[in-house]
Amino acid sequence: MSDLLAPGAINPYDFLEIDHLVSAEELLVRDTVRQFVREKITPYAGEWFEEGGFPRALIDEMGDLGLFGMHLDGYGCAGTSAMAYGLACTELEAGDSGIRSIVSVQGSLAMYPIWAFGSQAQKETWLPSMATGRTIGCFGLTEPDSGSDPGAMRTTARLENDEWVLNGTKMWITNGSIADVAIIWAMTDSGVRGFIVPTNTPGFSATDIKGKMSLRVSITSELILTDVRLPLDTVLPDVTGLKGPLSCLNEARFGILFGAVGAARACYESALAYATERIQFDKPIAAFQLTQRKLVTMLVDVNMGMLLAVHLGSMRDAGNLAPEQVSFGKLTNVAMALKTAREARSILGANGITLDYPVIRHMNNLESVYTYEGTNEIHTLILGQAITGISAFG
Ligand code: TGC
Ligand code: FAD
Repeated sequence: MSDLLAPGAINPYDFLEIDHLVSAEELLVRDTVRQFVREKITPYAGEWFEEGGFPRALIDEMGDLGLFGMHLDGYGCAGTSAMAYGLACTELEAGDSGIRSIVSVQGSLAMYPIWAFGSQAQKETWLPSMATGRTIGCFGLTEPDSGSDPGAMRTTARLENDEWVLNGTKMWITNGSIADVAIIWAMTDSGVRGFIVPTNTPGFSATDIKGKMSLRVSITSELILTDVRLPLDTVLPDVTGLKGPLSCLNEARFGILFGAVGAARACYESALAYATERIQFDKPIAAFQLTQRKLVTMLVDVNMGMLLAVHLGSMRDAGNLAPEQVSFGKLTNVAMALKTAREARSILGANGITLDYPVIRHMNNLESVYTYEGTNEIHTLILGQAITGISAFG
């Protein structure tokens, strides 16, 4: 990102002066996270991607910055606006989607259900240490045979001698093998319930999924629960039914609709810098009309994506953002980011396929982001239902 511009020049990195639409406090959060990402993530992300994984200490550092559950109140959480949370996600995902995923999963998928649906004792037990990152959480909804259709889950929880007994398999679970606690959604006689499962409970095991070509700076695991016996007070008391996990997804999808703009912006900036330096036919490739069209398309798309995110952020802070509007943002901004990454990759030519530049890493990551938290097709159908009143899922 350029910091030096001629007075009066339009800033290619904030072309529409979107910064003016958010408060000084929110910009401070944004700039703090941006600096953290520039120093602690961007220089190393290619290496982490190649190796697969990230240093555990990074989670502690993100906890010290107050990033986990930052938009929640109390219990050691920062209590920022939703806009500030969104802007933080933009910066984190400009570093790597996997890093934003850690924050989404910890804050929106593991802490939020305890915060929203937990008992007072559950909140006091878990949230303060999760806010610091010293306790890591994961969220188990997806199963090998139920992804888009979580209502078809096979994991069960049954009551036996004043204990809950859980059995089942959860698949594609971010941070599964490093989590201290898992929020597991299971079918009971009264419908879907959420359970707070310490991962050292006998019968719980986690194995990492290997061979991923996407989200490599992120751990993805399979969880197996075999006769996992839990005290009665491990169930989340205040929600029954699919609306429990789906409410958590609203939180995380909100972060993603901001985050995807960060990945797109990083690709645009990389392509813009490359195009002004790379010489072919005695000219920088930025001098060719076809390259300029690509750069301008990216500029427009990234700024439109940010405007959309900031608009949805304002709605959220005003308390009137519907889940379908979150779907609008997730659908649009992730598709935009993937398209932008592919366009940027073409500008970088052969260099674009290497990890020396961030573009192919973002492009591969965005394939996961396109699929998780509701696929592009599922969000299309959510919007289709919202405007026609007709469900086309089944
Ligand atoms: P449906 O009959 O429509 O609804 C069941 C109940 O849930 C309520 N509901 C919601 N509540 C809150 N927020 C939402 N977004 C909600 N959507 C629905 C609904 O009102 C109803 O409540 P009630 O009281 O009447 O029982 O449910 P369905 O089975 O037809 O499914 C609808 C569908 C397909 C949209 C939903 O299942 C869906 O979103 N599927 C996608 C699954 C998904 O996104 N999985 C993500 C797993 S986590 C993950 O990917 C983490 S990635 C890591 C990272 O974030 O970085
Ligand atoms: P499927 O549901 O089998 O879908 C396959 C294809 O069919 C998709 O194109 C889909 O859109 C399409 N399709 C399905 N139904 C319909 C329909 N009705 N109409 C039209 N098309 C349809 N899950 C968790 O619970 N916790 C996590 O922490 C987590 N982390 C993840 C991390 C990564 C890196 C990845 C890749 C996934 C993660 N997931 C997690 C799982 C993720 O949420 C699922 O992959 C996602 O919900 C899609 O499910 P699926 O992969 O089983 O695909």
